[in-house]
Amino acid sequence: MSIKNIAGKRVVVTGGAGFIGSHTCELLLEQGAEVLALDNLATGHLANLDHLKSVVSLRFEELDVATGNALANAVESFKPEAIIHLAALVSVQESIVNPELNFERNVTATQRVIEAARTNNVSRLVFASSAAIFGDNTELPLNESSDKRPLSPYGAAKLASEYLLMGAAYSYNLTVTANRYFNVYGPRQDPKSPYSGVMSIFLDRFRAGKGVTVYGDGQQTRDFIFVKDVARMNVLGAASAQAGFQPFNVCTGRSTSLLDLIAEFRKYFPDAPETAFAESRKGDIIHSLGDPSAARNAMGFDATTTLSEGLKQYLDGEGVAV
Ligand code: UD2
Repeated sequence: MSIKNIAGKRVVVTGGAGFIGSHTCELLLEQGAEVLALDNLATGHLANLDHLKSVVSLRFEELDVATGNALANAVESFKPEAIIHLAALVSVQESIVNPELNFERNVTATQRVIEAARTNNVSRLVFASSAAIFGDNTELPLNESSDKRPLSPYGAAKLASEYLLMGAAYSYNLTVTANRYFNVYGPRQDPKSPYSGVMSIFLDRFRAGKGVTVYGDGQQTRDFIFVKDVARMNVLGAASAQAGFQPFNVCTGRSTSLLDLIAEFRKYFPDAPETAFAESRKGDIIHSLGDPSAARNAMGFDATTTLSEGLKQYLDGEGVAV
């Protein structure tokens, strides 16, 4: 499998102005695809695509994939070979506070994408799933068939969407890749909410000359994956010729504690104030780690960017919209 197979293909990216979406659009364009980016700009920012605006093979439409006919109309007129569906309600916390909105954004929207694909003969779908479907499963590393125990409406909706896509793949002869992202980080990640990814919060604070707060003792670990690696896996899915539904854990298989992460940051911010420690967050998962071997074996995917390389690129930034 090669991302080069996407050259000359038309691809719709929902959530195209988001953090992962904008990197996915960029890689598709680099590989010679024609891209229609769709976004309702709820959490995406047009500025994320600013550096690509002179690229003639990129089009953008502001629309909502979950409501009305806008998605169906866009797909009908663009006639894509693949849809990469990344548009979502991205906050786990918000899904708990507003489960109906979560259902619309993270389940209904998926069904709309399936329907747009079915009625317009789009044979390839890539879906942004999440390690949140595994919840507090502690049998690490998590592989594709590990028990799914979502702990939030967000995780449940991602899993429900996977099942909708699985049923559709077999019913309509679609190629569906469900990418279960672990902890994604990199340029353009939005640090605004206290529930934003920890890397984005830490970078924001260090840049402002402030110290960071660790919830718990800092020994908790995550499988941090660089956004450009995630974008590559999205493009591989769009180029895939494998029939049926395939879920993949999109992860590195490398475990990093928060204390190690802070040590890595401190190389760049040696004068930052001391780290503060606060009570663990309720429901916080202590360790999360994925097994990357299925994606490697089936798709030739390797998350090659090490944490120190990824952090360096993150610090160099590019097109940071927030
Ligand atoms: C959550 C979501 C995940 C994704 C991710 C954002 C679940 C099950 N998963 O995972 O889907 O949205 O967030 O990348 O809810 N922490 C600090 N200080 C801070 C911020 C965070 O110590 O200022 C800790 C936090 O308590 C946790 C770790 O850092 O132990 C990672 O937190 P996170 O919010 O980046 O990610 P995670 O894995 O809890």
